[in-house]
Amino acid sequence: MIQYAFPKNFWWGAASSGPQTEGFFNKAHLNLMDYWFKKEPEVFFNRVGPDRASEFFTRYDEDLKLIKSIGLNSFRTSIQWTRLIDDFETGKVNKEGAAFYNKLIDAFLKHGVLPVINLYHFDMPLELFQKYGGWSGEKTVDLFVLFARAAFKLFGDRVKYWTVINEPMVQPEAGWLYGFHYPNYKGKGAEAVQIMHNLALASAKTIRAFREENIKGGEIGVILNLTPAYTASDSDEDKKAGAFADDFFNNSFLDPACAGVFPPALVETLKKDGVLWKAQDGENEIFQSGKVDFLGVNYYHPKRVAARKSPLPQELRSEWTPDVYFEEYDWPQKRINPYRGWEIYPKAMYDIAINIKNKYPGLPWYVSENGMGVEGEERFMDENGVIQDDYRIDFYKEHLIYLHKAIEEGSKCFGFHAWTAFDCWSWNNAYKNRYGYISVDLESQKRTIKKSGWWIKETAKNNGF
Ligand code: BGP
Repeated sequence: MIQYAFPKNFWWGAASSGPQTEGFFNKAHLNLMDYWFKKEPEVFFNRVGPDRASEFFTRYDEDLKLIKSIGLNSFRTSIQWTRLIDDFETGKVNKEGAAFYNKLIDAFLKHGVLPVINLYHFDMPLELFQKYGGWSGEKTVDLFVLFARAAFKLFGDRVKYWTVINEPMVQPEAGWLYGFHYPNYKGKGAEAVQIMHNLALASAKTIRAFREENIKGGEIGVILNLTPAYTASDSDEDKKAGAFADDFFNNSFLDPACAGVFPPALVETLKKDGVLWKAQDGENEIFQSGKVDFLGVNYYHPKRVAARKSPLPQELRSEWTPDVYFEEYDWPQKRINPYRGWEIYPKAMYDIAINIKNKYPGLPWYVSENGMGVEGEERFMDENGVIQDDYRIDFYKEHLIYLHKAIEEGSKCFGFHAWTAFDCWSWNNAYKNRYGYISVDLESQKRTIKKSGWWIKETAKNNGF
């Protein structure tokens, strides 16, 4: 008996990215992660870098076959700027890079897996960082559009679903505010705000370029990591802190992408504090005409906040920081994934879905990532080498039940992509936490379907569970 049936043609799929599956292998240019690993390999778990990642560069054909074999009908990966482009200033294409992505896309079609192609997944070319400060510089925005155009022209005949940027918020957050991705700055709030603006603008400009390229049947969206802010109490102060956190971390990208405007309250606060971004002439029109066709939502964990009572941490005191308006709240009832340190809160899936429905009526969207990373999964391996990851099945079911409820109530969700299909490289955590439906033995690179892989196969076949 199917208790939770999903809409017709639902995407049952998974997501990954170029840097995390193909890695640095055979590329002519470094991105910031490649560079960071060369400079400081010790900051990566077990010193495992992005060099060959999960060998997707050479194994893509069998990997896509395997993806299809567990019932997935769609898969997202990203094109690496540093693989496709040879000259970032002119957008001149690298022949080998183009040949690889051509073969890859053909393999998607051969195996009957819908390609969802993303253009940026935390992979800033080192040269552009050194020359223009990466996303801090306006110039980078236009060079990104050149790259996107090259990709549309090369692959638009076969790729119909495009996404511009994965989790734009992670760039300012990780690199400029809290120091967990290169360049590891902390508390550089004003620059982070400019980066947020430039990423939103890059997205709008890319969407306009996409429209100009006239890709038959093509649709374009953006992938946002949403962390709804739940407050410690219903007091006015806490609610104000929650509204600010929501605007800063979620609506700052949601609103321009889906409605063509930045959240007015956020703009006002940043202006008052003297840290509002430098805008480009005529950009309102660019945002208005650069809205998405659909939205992808990565959901892993919520944000819990309260009004700030404690002093700012030392490292955030030198400049403006968004943290002046809130502090993290440690909810006593929280459930934690101890390996990743993220709270597990499935109900947020429902809240996100209903929020999208109410705020942007009629906007189609899908869950573009959701998943649970677990360390030391070999512990759960049975005598046949199959990882018995019941915890992952439970995790997915809990989130899907809430998603289902929101769909029943009219939220236009058209798919669910897990992170991820086969275990892949996870930035600083490298292969510490495994997320896949399919395990990867790092030594032999052997792939084995986990219990969750068999479960999703059944779920996709039944279009529900
Ligand atoms: C998302 C990213 C992915 C992926 C995932 C898991 O934020 O889009 O690239 O890595 O999180 O997180 P992590 O790898 O940090 O454990």
